[in-house]
Amino acid sequence: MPLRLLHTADWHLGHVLREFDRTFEHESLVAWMLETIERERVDAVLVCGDVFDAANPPTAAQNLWFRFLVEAWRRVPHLQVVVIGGNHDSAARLDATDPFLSAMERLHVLGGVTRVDGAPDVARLVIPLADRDGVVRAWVAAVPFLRASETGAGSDDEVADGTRRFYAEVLAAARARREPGQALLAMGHLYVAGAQVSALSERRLVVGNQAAVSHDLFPEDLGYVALGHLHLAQRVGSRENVRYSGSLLPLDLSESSYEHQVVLVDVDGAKATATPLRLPRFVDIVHVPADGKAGGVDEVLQELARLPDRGTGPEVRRPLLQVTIRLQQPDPMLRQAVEGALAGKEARFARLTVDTAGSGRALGDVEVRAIGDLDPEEVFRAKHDRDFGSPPSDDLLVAFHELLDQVSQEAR
Ligand SMILES: [Mn+2]
Repeated sequence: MPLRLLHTADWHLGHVLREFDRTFEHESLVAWMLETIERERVDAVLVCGDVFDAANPPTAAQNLWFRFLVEAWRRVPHLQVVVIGGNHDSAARLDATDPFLSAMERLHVLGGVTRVDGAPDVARLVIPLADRDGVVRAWVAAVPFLRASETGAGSDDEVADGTRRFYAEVLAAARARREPGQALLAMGHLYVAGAQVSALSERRLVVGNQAAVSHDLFPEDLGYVALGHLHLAQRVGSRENVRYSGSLLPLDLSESSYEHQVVLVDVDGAKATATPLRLPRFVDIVHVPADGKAGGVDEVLQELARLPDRGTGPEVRRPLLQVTIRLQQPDPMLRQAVEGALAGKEARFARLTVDTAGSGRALGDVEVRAIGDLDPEEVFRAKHDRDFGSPPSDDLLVAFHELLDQVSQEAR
């Protein structure tokens, strides 16, 4: 009997976009996920890391996660769930519920790599997957996000080599248990080279201890490789069965064009076939102007006036709005004008971006806007522009975000 898997990743429960809580979207998506698991007769769910948005998620997010696990376990009597920790997750927090989940069986939550007598417990990361008759059809090497304690520290090349060694060891352990006719699968939360990194919000991920590893890390005889970490769903290196499922929902206003999905994977013998399934979007992201580029003030205000009037639905369903305006000179009344145009409209005003023409502008030009509209990158760009007359390079921006991540981790 073939085995059907559902591959998903990067749920980021507890995420807040600007000041807007995403609980309504996450609850709707989890409900959709449960219905889909039942309807599509899924045998195993693979959740590839970043379950939570932060190491210390709000209790509502943790509650939703436990409800998902219990409800999945309750609804589909033979369903298995395999979860690996991501870089946003606290490995210890995910692993804290081990005694309960082990007692419930079929639920495998691998927050991080644990050790036995000082050596990584590789056997724990090798999970058998059975069909509805209880016959084992596949083995999955489920590798959580690797930290320096597993990969070793050092240059990007050294970290990549350490990552490669670790995966090889877990895959070897899975191979040793696999019998003829069974498939060999892998799960990982990492940046695999050959993947397309699109928005800057994603480039920020690829810093620190997250060196890119080539996709040949996964031998060609693997039936399927389920990846998490990048938010844009995609195949890697043109390989049909090495995929990022992408995030559950847009985690940044710049990700509004992503086609969010889960991947259904049908395993037959050693081979597998992947079929993406589009996720519904429960809250829209609207850009004004619609093409996301900067528009003149009058044009933008007219477009805002054409937005639909506010309906009777709850606020949490209203679209999130990004407004991008091109200015020739500072306009201290700009925000008020935009807010005025939005009065009574069906939108939640998430962000105002102002694009001032040319170099040599003063930092003071930025300060005419509310502090909440500024993000550190914008201020950094403005300062670079003022001091050097040009925007910072991608490398410099990545380095900037690496420092910013460090500072904000320390501030938590
Ligand atoms: Mn991640």
